[in-house]
Amino acid sequence: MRIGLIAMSGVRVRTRELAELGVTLPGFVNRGKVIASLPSLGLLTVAALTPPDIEVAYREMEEIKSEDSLERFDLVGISSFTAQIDEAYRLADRYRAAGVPVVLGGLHVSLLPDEAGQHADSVVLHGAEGAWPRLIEDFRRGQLKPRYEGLRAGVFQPPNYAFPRFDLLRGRPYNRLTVQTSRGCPLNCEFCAASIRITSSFQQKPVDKVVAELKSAMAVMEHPFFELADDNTFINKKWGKEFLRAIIPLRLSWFTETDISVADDDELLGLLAESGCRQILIGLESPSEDGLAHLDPHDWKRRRCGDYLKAIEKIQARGVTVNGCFILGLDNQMPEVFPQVRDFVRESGVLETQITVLTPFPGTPLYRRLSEEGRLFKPRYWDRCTLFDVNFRPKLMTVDELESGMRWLFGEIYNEREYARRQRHYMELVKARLE
Ligand code: B12
Repeated sequence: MRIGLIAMSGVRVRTRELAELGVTLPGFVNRGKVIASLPSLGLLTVAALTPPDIEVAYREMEEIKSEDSLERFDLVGISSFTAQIDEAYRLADRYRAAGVPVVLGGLHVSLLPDEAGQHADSVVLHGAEGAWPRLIEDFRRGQLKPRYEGLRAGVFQPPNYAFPRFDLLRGRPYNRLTVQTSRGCPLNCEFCAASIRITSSFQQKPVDKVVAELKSAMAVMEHPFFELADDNTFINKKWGKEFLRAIIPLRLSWFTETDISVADDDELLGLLAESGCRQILIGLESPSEDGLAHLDPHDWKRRRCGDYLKAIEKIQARGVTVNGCFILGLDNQMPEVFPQVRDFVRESGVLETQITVLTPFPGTPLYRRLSEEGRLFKPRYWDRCTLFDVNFRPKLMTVDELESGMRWLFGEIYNEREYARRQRHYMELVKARLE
């Protein structure tokens, strides 16, 4: 038996002006290019859960593009993010029309299983752990069920834990790989559409398992750059230090997403730098306290806003750059937010910054609230769930103000001069600490 697992990578933007701007702005484009080719860790995990007597082929959607020939498999599994779901459905429909059963899984499908069920023989909700092995057994018996519920807890514990099949990437042209150390995030922000939506609580992988995965990935590719596929890696500082100590000998270069509290712990910061962490991405979300109100149930981000500048300086002085992320269109933001973000980026000296628009992804509390408030343009706009396209009416500015403000800010931030300025600032900071 041969199973085809099909991933959809690449970045997507619908609004024409932004897409055009996107291909010309340095900094923005560069980041887009490097990350766009990450392989699907979700599918490497599904592959790992497949019994060893079954042959598994990992493919990118790009490789199956041809309209007239479809690579044949006995069963096809497709992964899903919201922005590409219509492409996933089209591919699923083509395979089913050719008589090949299709299973859909992943973030989007977990949140909208009824919709996905119209394009699949079977839909897997939440993690593949706890579902895929049962599904394969049923498939072998010719008794595939329309829906399987995977685990929302305990995914990193035996017997559920699956060691991703990095070996399937051998010979492929990736230079960056992902490894996951945790799922979920206790901050629980209203807009978050990441792994928190397929977990019941924060779950953390034991350090020895993460180290083994990193080593396995390194055996497949020479000097890969690692991006941790976490929502918030350093929630638990004790685990964080144990993890960092364990990876120092591996001499990695890596990147992750976390929150501002890493700056509270000098020992952690020292280990972070020593372990080869090149950059941490932090969801700052808004430059002032007012913009941050009610984002998370404990108002944690608002309470920490006053620490932003000092924390960024402390982290970057260690030689770990900060990618500061801002969301535009939050309920408490007025049009003044655009110059405020520009000024904050200048003042803080964050080497990189990611500017996105508030996006009500399906299945999030934000989606439900904006829907109740009648503020969604339309209930289904999945191909515009890109983090760059506006899909709702903001509260304290018009749609036009949001779109044009965002374009203006892109021009202000993503240009050679500003990037060079931020780079100079960063180098001076690091030098000053060393002197
Ligand atoms: C790595 C990554 C990427 C890679 C993806 C590579 C790939 N092909 O998978 C790249 C850089 C290409 C990428 C692109 C984009 N991304 Co991205 N990305 C991530 C990131 C950082 C990690 C995802 C990950 O690997 N998780 C780990 C794996 C193990 O989890 P998983 O995929 O959910 O898989 C598990 C289950 O879902 C399930 N499963 C998954 N697939 C399948 C399939 C089958 C058959 C089965 C049975 C089960 C199953 O089993 C797996 C194991 O339990 C997350 C943020 C985060 N911290 O999570 C954002 C995230 C997923 N991305 C996001 C977005 C918005 C995008 C873009 C739209 C950005 C853009 N403007 O272009 C594009 C869309 C790409 C596309 N083709 O549609 C959002 C998605 C929200 C959503 N609900 O869709 C996230 C959550 C970030 C955010 N800010 O909210 N991204």
